[in-house]
Amino acid sequence: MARGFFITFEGGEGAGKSTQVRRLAERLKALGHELVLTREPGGSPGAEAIRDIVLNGPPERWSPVTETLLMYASRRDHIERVIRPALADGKVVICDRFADSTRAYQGAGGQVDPRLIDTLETTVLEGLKPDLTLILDLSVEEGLARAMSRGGGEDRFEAKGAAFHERLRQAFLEIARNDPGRCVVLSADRSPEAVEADIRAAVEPRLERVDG
Ligand code: Z5A
Repeated sequence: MARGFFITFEGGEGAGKSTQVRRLAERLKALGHELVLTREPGGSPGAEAIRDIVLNGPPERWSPVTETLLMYASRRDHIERVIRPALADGKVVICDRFADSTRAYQGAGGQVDPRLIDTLETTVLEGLKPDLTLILDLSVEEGLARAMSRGGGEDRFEAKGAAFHERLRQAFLEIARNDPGRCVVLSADRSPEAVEADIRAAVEPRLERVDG
């Protein structure tokens, strides 16, 4: 069976994930890779419907445990309908956020019991793990300023306050320390071109190993 390659982007608000997902996609297409670009929450019609209800409304609309369950419901649909079929076809899947975001936002940010997240990860993901996770690290102040500068107002998570965002920044760094073979942390406090160069340097040799 063909084997694809699964890349995820993680980090706090406004770190530049969407910008870098687009840049990496252009680069990999130019190198001749077949790609699927996707995001979480969302990425399939059912998961996008869940995204609408989980991201909109007042900050306290859902408890952190309910958010965790909604994120995993959307993730299961996304995996079944988009991610696993694409990987089975040998494609490169680039996903803007994945399971590490649940550990950071709901686990560290929302203080959900890590045992619930462990159980969901085991039963819902059934061993699916990114081959490479790029964590864009940026100060909370700069990330929220960038997110605000895009316009469109705050969503439920952007409205949660600086202490929440600092907990999740630290959580992403801890995830990287605990899984150094999968995760690469990149300082996002630089020009988009400098961040992109580091992303290429992380991705391309790993893809060559898979292709070769
Ligand atoms: N969430 C969760 O709680 N649990 C989960 O399990 C999952 C997600 C999967 C999804 O929101 C929300 O869901 C998210 C976590 C939660 N929280 N929020 N809010 P989203 O998809 O709407 O947004 P996001 O993932 O948080 O990303 P973002 O805020 O849209 O930002 P970004 O993608 O990282 O950055 P960007 O759009 O590329 O750039 C932001 C601005 O900065 C933009 O104007 C760029 O032009 C600019 N930019 C980008 N790079 C640079 C550099 N290098 N320098 C200067 N300016 C830059």
